[in-house]
Amino acid sequence: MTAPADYAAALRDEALAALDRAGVPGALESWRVEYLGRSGKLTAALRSVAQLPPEERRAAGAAANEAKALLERRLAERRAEIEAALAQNAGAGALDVTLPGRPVPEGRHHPSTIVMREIQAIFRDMGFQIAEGPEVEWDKYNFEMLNIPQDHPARDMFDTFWLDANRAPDGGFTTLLRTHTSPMQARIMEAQEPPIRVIIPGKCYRYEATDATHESQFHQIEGLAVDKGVTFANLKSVLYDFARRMFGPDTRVRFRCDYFPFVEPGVDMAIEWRGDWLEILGAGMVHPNVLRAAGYDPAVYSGFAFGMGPERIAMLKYGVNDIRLFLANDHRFLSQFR
Ligand code: YSA
Repeated sequence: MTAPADYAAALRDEALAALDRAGVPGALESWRVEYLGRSGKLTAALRSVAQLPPEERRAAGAAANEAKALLERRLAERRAEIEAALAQNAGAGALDVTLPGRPVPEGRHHPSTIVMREIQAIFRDMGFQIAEGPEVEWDKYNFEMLNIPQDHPARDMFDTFWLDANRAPDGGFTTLLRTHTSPMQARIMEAQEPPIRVIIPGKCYRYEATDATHESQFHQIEGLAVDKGVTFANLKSVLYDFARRMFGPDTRVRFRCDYFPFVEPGVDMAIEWRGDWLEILGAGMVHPNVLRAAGYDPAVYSGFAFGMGPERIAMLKYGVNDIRLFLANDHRFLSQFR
């Protein structure tokens, strides 16, 4: 059996060899815990000296104390060596792999994106396709084909950013930043035959005096369904279903008459939200003139359409009280959404 004094010496040699292998500050700390820590090997050996027979105690105690003093000294020396080496490497631009990594900031989705994806998923589930169209649009699609001819008073509903490009010979404007996603109704009907069931998400622009609920750039999601025998009841059921999936199964909705030149009849839909009715979209049965302008026979085909503002919906869902926050690029606002 090893004498206690020899055991302390063996432990000392083992610890010195391990210390030579420790090359980084973290390894030094593990070494310290293993040998000199409160439950370390040498600390245990020192504690066990008291249980030895008196004749062995003195030699064993001296050996263990000597080993402890040596190891503490060597630890301090080794730490200084390592720190000096690291400092030298750092000065030479070398990589210190022992430093904790820099946190990578996690990207977030914009609240408009979150809500638009949610809306699109709901309509995709109902069998609607998704289409996109140009933000720079012709007067023809934004107004004319939607039953809003030149000088129609409804043009005042859409405060328009006109573009200088493609001015008519008489100087009149022909191109604009689209004021709504509805021009895509005309583009899609012009390009394909019924049946049509499509939603069109996208950016819109209006020359607005901005306030808490009006921005000059915002999104809309347009919906269009055209086929034989499409009725107002179909419109109501699709929108009712949407509202319940988006806002919860007990959501109450209200339809009221509204006027848009491209539908007849036209409605707005509001949902009951925190004790109040809040309008979230305009809708209606596609006007016969719009069907005709796209080359469809209104005696054969009928359709419904709707247009909603995702920012207004996001305001309801997240309790945002000013729409201008969406484009203010303020991280304190944007970092709240996932
Ligand atoms: C109506 C009938 C249809 O068959 C199809 C579509 C429509 C909607 C129509 N094209 C339209 O633009 N109506 S709207 O002017 O009332 O806007 C629809 C939604 O867009 C509004 O309910 C609102 O949510 C959003 N919106 C409009 N102007 C906005 C705005 N959001 C933010 N800022 C603005 N300035």
